[in-house]
Amino acid sequence: MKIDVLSLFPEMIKASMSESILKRAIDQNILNITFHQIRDYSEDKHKKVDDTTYGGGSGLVMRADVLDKALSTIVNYGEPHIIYFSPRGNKLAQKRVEELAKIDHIVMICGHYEGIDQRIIDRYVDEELSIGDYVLTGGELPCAVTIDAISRYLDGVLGTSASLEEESFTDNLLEYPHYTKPSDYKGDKVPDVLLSGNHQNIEKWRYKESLSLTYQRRKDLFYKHVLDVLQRGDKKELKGLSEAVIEMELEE
Ligand code: 4HQ
Repeated sequence: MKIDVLSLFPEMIKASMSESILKRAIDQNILNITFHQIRDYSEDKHKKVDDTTYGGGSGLVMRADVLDKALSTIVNYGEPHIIYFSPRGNKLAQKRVEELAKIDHIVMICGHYEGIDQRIIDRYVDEELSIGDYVLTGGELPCAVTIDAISRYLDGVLGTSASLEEESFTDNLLEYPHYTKPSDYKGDKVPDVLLSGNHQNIEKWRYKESLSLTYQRRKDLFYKHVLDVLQRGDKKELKGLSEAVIEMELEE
């Protein structure tokens, strides 16, 4: 996958991929990221990229002509999917991450100050994305978050596909608790069932834990999961769900 990133602070994003899994994906050429310093496209003698907003008010807006220069150069090389990070966008969730991972070429625009001139959004941007309902100083962290989430779906990035299949959100459930050595930590023991070696019981326990946690913390996901199971209509799955719900502690 090829990603072009437009930013005034590319080092912020680079830092997030200079280690661990993302670094390996880049070294192995699974992920090819090019950073474009927006300031380099300013023709102003002071390399200005922003200006005051028409209509008045405080805050600066990133200029359309500067961004156009940067974008028209990149877009020349094909038909990339262009993303702009903004709290106005659709909130990024796992389903969209999975879809984005299938796109060959993405351009990500990171704004600063009050954002970018609307005419750039109208002319170039295919998708506005938000990573949550809070206000950041720039689009660099949303960009880093999005690339990180996407990378996990690229072939060869994660060790096994099992880790992707098992994970939460795909089936609308939160993850069950995980434990590792030591089995006795300051008197706090790992649940017996996990040491039993009985895989059927372990699977049931984990499902019940996932269900209870989801019920307690995320009713919205819990009902989605129940609806999914009902719609699939798989007898074994339905039995598993009803047994787990009966054994669950449903106190409010
Ligand atoms: N921004 N999710 C960039 C955000 C944001 C978010 C605020 C984006 C400032 C210029 N982006 N502008 N939340 O808070 O994506």
